[in-house]
Amino acid sequence: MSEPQIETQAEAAFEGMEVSAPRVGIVMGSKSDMPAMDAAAQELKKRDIGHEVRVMSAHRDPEVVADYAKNAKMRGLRVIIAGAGLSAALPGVVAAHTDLPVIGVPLTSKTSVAGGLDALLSISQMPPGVPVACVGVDNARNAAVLAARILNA
Ligand code: RP5
Repeated sequence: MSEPQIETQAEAAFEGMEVSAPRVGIVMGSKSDMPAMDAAAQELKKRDIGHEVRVMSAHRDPEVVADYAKNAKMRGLRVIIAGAGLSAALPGVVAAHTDLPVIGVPLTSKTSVAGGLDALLSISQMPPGVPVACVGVDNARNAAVLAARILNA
């Protein structure tokens, strides 16, 4: 049996069930991103939207990121918020492995160029067909507000 069939069966089995699985995944490239990305978690908490938080780097843990993104939909996630600084590949790599909506948060870090312009361009300049929604630099709260609108929550 091919993998897409298994995924379809799993989705059908869970449809309509009351599950407390998180609907939003918040991922970030480094622990150092946590203070900025916490604003997204706080906003989702305030709105009572189930979420999970993970640290994983597109460059340092590429297999972990690919596995997370590939399994996200089957696990019940509906939106992924991905924050990263510097070359900020994480949101784009996540979007390459899932068709869930991905919201990228460009972050500043100690060695940012031009106040986070490096991450802003890395996240927003995705190739046609692989979209990442991009909020403002360090504006993780807006990513959560957008996630809530996508979820109609
Ligand atoms: C990026 O590099 C991370 O998202 C972070 O913003 C930046 C610096 O990471 P650390 O050196 O603090 O781990 O990949």
